Amino acid sequence: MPIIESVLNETRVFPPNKEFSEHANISNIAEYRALCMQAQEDYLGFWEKQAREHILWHKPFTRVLDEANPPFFKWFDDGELNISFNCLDRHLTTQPDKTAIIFESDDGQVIHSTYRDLHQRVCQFANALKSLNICKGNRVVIYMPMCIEAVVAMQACARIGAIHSVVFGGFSAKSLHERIKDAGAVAVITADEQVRGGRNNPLKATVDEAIARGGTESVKSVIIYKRTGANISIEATRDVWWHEIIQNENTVCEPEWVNAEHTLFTLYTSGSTGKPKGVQHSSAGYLLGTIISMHWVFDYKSTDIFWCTADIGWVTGHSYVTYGPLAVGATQIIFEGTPTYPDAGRFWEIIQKHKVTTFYTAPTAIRSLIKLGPDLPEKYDLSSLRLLGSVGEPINPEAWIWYYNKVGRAHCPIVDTWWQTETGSHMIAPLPGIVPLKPGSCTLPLPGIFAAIVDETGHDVETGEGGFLVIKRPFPSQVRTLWGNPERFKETYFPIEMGHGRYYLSGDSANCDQDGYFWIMGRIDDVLNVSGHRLGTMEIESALVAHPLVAEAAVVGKPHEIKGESIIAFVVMKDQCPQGTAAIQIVNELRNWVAKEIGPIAKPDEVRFGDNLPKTRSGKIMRRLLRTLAKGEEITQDTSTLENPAILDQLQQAIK
Ligand code: 6R9
Repeated sequence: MPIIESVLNETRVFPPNKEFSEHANISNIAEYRALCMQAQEDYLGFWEKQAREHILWHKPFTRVLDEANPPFFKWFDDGELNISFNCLDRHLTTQPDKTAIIFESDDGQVIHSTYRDLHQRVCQFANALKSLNICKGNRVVIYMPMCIEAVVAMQACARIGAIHSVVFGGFSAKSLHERIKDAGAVAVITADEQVRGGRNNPLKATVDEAIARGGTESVKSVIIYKRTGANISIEATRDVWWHEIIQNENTVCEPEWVNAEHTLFTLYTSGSTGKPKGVQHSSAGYLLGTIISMHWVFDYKSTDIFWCTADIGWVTGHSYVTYGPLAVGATQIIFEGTPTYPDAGRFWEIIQKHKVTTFYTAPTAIRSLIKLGPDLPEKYDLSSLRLLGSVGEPINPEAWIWYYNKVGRAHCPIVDTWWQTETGSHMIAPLPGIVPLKPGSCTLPLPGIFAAIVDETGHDVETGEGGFLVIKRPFPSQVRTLWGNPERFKETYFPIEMGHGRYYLSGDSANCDQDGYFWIMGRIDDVLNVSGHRLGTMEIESALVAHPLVAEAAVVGKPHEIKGESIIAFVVMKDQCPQGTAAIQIVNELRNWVAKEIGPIAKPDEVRFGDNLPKTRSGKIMRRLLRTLAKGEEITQDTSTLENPAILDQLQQAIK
């Protein structure tokens, strides 16, 4: 099967499914257009209505948008609310006994938690946080496996107004350390171990290692959720057990009412420089984005069993596990394990077992499951499914078609949702049952989202011409700033040449066809998308050059069948270029080194050695040449500005 084909040659169109549109929340294209028109004509009125309708306000707002200091926009900023109240308390009178979370562990055990139970757990844990002197505005790092407690931890922070910063459980001690330090966290919430794919991985030991790296004096408590009962070391003055600190706490906790603009969380993501950015989100605007997308894009119904497979360590797990589904009162699945354990039918088995209606996953997972068992879905009863979703990277049309036919049995619409950590919630996505689908296109912007494609001067490009994907008007769920770095926020997302510094620059390139459909082409900066995870090439390069034997390194991406992109590292050693078995040994060492520095997801797939890197006379590394070399293609580009053309031959050679 040709996996990465040019989406621009894609001409198939899948008309809306009548059966679906009859019951859809937005039931026809005219309604969609009317919403878009409302937003166009009365932008503030449009958002005001949404915010009043979907959010429970403790104190209603009187101002919709404050644009006095662009790009530091504020939404609904004299209103007060609490996010956990909006996700839990609001359901206590209407549906306390409805299951909020169905948790399935790696080895297949199932735990149900109702809205009443979840509320009590959150209150109790929130009280425990308060007893540890954690209060509004404090930062709390969460480094946990997928479990009910992880959601409880996030919701409890929101309840007391503490700012959570979740770090993906697959990140290394070094990455965790950087994030704890940058956030100035007062506490870290973790588990003894994480269980995935039949393997136990230490989490607490990694937290110990991260804190021991120093500069983390702000951390006063480490809270440990006992998952496996593994032997771990306990620092008596700092470490406490989750089950012990909640023991005597009340299961009622008055929410801390916060301003609409109060920071709900920060989440670190890769950018084009070495240091991850602490993307900072608001309370009300962010919540609103997650709620309306649950209704519009996921067409949420109270009978749904919703399953977003993303880890809470990524934004998708924030918006479509912890916040969106709970705010609308859904029943959702949280799965601890991996798609391939005990076998590649695990996802299909879970869908069958829990009668999942709405399934949201990433193209990388779909591609790996195609490879492992193209016909496996047929062995399961997937008739409960009514809607499929995709997120994280462009989905190639062939994977789309397989997903549509084999998983969705040709009757479930696929919502290909384009958005980012920085946008907080869906931006471009089809309204299911309404918008005709084109495999590989995320289709049309949501009402109120003014997405456009512009050139480097910020002017609209001609239809069909590629360019920078921007959003021209501020929207409620957008990033507010970068933690501790407002200057970098401005430069990165609101460069002056883009609409006088008012367009949000996404960092993606895209194309828009004659029907107004968006086709995402990839990143314009040095960011790789590996298995739907954003990794900066600079991050990996800094990790490589931190190795005592490495003098210089350049990292590029290369299209990969399953992962979307694979990581190719070009390395110059301080000593001579290694050869033969020595080279293989060093490659292994470097790969493990990067895994330790950043996390296993950042391991280079290939390493190539050279005496130098291709550079211009002014010393700039010519990355486009490296990309061509990585793909194994002939160099046809102009190399006249290259200082050292001989180096190219040497770099052809890959050591896997
Ligand atoms: C939600 C999330 C964001 C980057 C984004 C883009 C890529 C995400 C996509 C997509 C094509 C889609 N991306 N969804 N590309 N089609 N449906 O993934 O956030 O981790 O911040 O990554 O992912 O390149 O800029 P995040």
